Amino acid sequence: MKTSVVLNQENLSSVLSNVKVPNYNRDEIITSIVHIGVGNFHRSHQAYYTDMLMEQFGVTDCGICGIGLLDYDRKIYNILKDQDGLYTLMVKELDGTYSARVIGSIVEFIFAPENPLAVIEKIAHPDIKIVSLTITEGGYNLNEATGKFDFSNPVIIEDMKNPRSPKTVFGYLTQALKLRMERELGGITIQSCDNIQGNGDVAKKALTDYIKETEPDLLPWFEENVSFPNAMVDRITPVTVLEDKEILKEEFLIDDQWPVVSEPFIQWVIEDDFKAGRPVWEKVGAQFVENVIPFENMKLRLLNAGHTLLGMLGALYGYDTIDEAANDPDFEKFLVDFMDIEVTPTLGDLGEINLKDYKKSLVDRFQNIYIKDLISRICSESSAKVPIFLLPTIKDQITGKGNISRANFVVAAWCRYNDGVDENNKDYEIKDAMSDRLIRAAALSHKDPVEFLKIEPIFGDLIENKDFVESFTIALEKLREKGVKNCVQDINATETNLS
Ligand code: CS2
Repeated sequence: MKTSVVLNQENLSSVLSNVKVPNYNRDEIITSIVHIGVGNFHRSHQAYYTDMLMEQFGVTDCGICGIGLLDYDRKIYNILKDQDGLYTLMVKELDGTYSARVIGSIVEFIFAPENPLAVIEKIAHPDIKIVSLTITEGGYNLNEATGKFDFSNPVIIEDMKNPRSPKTVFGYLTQALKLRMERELGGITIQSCDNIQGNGDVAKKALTDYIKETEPDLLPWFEENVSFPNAMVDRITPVTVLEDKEILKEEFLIDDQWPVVSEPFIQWVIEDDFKAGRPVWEKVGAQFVENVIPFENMKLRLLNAGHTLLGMLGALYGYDTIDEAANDPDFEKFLVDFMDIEVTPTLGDLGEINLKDYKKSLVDRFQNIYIKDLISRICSESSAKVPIFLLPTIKDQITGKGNISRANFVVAAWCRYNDGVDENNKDYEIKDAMSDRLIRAAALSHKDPVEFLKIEPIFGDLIENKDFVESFTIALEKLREKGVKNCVQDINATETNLS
C-alpha cells in the first residue's frame, strides 16, 4: 500500500503526477498582495487565480501575504505555517470525481493577534500594491438600514483607544496607510472580495468614516492615493469535511490538514481601478469591466438570495444540504418563480448577459449532488446577508408595484428559522452575530409577527410599508400553522403576474 505524503514544500516532488503542484520557484516570488481573511473562499478563488498566473505565465510579482486578524484564524495560520503556505484545492467535478491542485500563491502569513506591528509594517511595505479583503458581509461595520459606520461597536471603541495595537481591519488599515503617507510611498488599492453590492464603495465608505473620526489629517492623502474597485466574486465553496481530507489522502496520497473544496464554476468580474497596478488576472479568466454593478446585482439577488431561499426553506423542512432542497420539485419551482417573477424585473439592463442561461446555470449549480453545501453554512450570519441579498429585491418590487410573495415568504421563513427547531422538532444552532436579538424577536413574533420586523438595523423603514408588513404577517402565521411544504405548494399554485 502506498503511503501518503505530508504536504509541505520539501515533499512537493513526491506528490503523485495526477495532482498539479507549483512548478515555479516560490522563493523568488515577490509579495505585492496582502490578503485579510484567509478563509476557504479566498483559497478557492483569488489565491487560485493568482497561482494560475504564476504557474502558466511565470508571473513572479504577485505573491500573497495572508493575514489572520481574529483568534479564530490561529488554526489556518498554524496549518499553513506547517505546510509552508501550501494547501490543496479539490474541485468536485460535475461527474462526482475530484481533481486536485496544490496552490502555492500564499507565500507569507502573519497572525495579527501575535504581532500587530508586523501587519502594519507589511501593509506599509513599498512592494505592496493591493490589500484584498474577505472579511464577510457583516465585517464592514455599517448599519444595514442607515448605512452609517457603527462607532458603538466595542472592538471599534477599543481600536480608537489603542491605535498601535488594533484588532479590526479599520484600525490596521488606518495605521498602515498613515505610515505609507509619512514614508511618501505611492498609492495602493483596497480590494473587497465580499458579497456586497458595491463592495469597493462600501469598503471605502466604512474606512473613510473611520479615518475621519480617528486620523482626519490622513484624509486628503487617502482620498488621492487609495482606490477601491468594486467586484463580483463567485465560486461555491462548501465547508471542508473530514471525508474530503480522507479522499485526498486515499486517492491522491496527500496528507493536508485543511484542503479546500469547491465547485468547478468560477467567476470574477472587477472594475479596473488599481492605483498601483495589478496582476494580469484577465489572462486566467477574470473579467475587467468599467461598471460591475449590474453583475453584482445579478449575482447577489439571484445566486446568494437563491441560496438563502433554499437554505431557509430546506432547514425548516429538515434537509441538510442545498442540493437536497434544490432537487425537491416544490422548492425548485418556488426558486425558479422567485428568480423569474420577483428578481428579474429588478435587474435592469444587463447588456450582453444572457439572463435565462445564467438562471438555468444557477439551478444546475444548486442541484449538483456532489457539492453537499451545508444548509447550516448558508443560513449562518443571515442578519448580514438578508439585507444585502434579499431586501433590495423586496424594496425594488414595492417601488415597481411588483410581486413580493416569495421573497416575503423567505423573510417569514427566516423569522421561523430563528425558533431554532425544524418542523421535525430537531434543534439546530443559530450561528449569527445577532443571534440573541433574532431569537428574542422570533419568540415575540409568535404573538405578534411585526416584532420580527422591528429589528431596525436589518429592516430599517421597511416596517412602515403596510403591504409588506401585512403580507409578512400572513405568511408567517400560515407558515407556523401549515408548515413550509404546504405553503410553498400554495404559492406555487397561485397565478402570478409575469409582467
Ligand atoms: C453563500 C455564498 O454564504 C452564502 O450564503 O451564498 O457563500 C456563496 O456560496 C458564494 O457567494 C458563491 O460565490
